[in-house]
Amino acid sequence: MFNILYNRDIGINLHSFLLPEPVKDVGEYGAIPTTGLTSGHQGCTGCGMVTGTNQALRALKLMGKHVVASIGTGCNEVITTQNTSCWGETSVDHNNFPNTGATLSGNIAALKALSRAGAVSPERFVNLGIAGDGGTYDIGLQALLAWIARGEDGIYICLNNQAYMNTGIQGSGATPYGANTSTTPFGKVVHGNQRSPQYLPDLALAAGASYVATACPLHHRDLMIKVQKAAAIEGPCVIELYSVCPEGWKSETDVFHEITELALDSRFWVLYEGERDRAGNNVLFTLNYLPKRPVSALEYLNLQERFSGMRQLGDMVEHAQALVDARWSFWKPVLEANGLERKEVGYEA
Ligand SMILES: Cc1ncc(C[n+]2csc(CCOP(=O)(O)OP(=O)(O)O)c2C)c(N)n1
Ligand code: SF4
Ligand SMILES: [Mg+2]
Repeated sequence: MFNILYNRDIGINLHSFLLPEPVKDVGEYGAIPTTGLTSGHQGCTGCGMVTGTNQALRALKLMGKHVVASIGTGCNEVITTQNTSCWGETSVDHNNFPNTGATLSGNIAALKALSRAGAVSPERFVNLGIAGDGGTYDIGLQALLAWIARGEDGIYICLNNQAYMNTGIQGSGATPYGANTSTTPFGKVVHGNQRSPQYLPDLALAAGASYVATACPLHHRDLMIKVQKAAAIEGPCVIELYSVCPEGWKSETDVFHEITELALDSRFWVLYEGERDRAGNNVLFTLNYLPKRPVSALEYLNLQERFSGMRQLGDMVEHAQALVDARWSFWKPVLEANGLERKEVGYEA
C-alpha cells in the first residue's frame, strides 16, 4: 500500500519534510495569554479530554488561526456547551454523532465560497473536527474515511477515552482487551472485552491521510507541535489524543499523570507520527517517546478498576502483554539503529 520509512531520531520533532520550515516550538511564543477553551466546562474531575482539547485549541490560536470547529456528540461536546459555551470566539457547529467527517467537508465548502466572494482569506482559517472514539472508530468511521479520501485540508482530532463514556461506558472499537464496560461486562464465562482494539492512525493512513499522530496532554509540547504541524500540512491530518477518563476507567481522579506515564512506559500508548510522501508512495514514521523504565502490562492495569477482573487471570494479562509487544515490534528497526536492546519489558541503551 505504501513503503515504510523510519526517522532514525527518536523524540519530539519540530520538523516535517512536508513543510518548508520547522514549526515553532510552543515555548518560543512566550507568555502570551491565549487560552484554548474558556472557563465553565462540566467535565468530571481528572478528565483528560478537557486538557487535551484546551491544548489543541491553544496551539492553533497561537499560530494566529481562526478555528472553525465541528464537534461530534460525546462528552467533549456536552461538557463544553451545555451550561455555557467554552469555545470563545471559535466558530463551532455541533454535528450529529456519525458525521464529523462530513461537516468538515461542509465547512471547507463554505470557506471556499466565502473566499471566492472575497469575504475571508483562507490561510487565516483552520478546519477542525473533534470527536470521541465511539464517534470515530464506529459510527463516524464512514464519514471520516470519506473525508480523508476527498483529500481536503483540515485536522481531525479523536479524543480517545476507549469507550462511549457519555452514554454509560459502552465498548467501542478502541476499547482495550479485557476492559469491563457495560456492553463487555466481566462475567464468569466471558471476561470483559474479548476483541483487541483497532488503531486510528492505521485506518487513517490506509485511507490516504497526509499526516497522522498520537499524543497525550501530559506531553503538552509534543501535542501542540503536532497540532500545529497538522494545521500547516496540506490535506487531511488525523491526531489521536489519549484521554484519561476516571469515570469510565474506574480510576482515582488524581492519577491523571501517573496513568499516562504508565501507559507510555508500558507502551500501551505509543507516541508517534507518520507523514505521507505522495510522490514516492512512502510514509515516514517517527517515534516520539522512548519508555523511561520497563513497565509490565500488569502494572499499567493496576490503577484502573475496569481491569480488576482480568488482573486475576494470568493468561489474559499475558495476552494483553503480547498485544503490546506485537505492536511495539513495528519500531524494531529504529531501536536497532539507535543501539537499543530489548530487555524483558522496555528498552535500554
Ligand atoms: C445517532 C446517534 N446515536 C446515539 C447517540 C447517543 N450518543 C450520544 S454521545 C454517545 C457516546 C459517545 O461516545 P464517544 O464518541 O466515545 O465519546 P465520549 O462520550 O466517550 O467522549 C452516544 C451513543 C446519538 N447522539 N446519536
Ligand atoms: S465521563 Fe470521562 S470523558 Fe466524560 S467528562 Fe467524565 S472523565 Fe471526562
Ligand atoms: Mg469515548
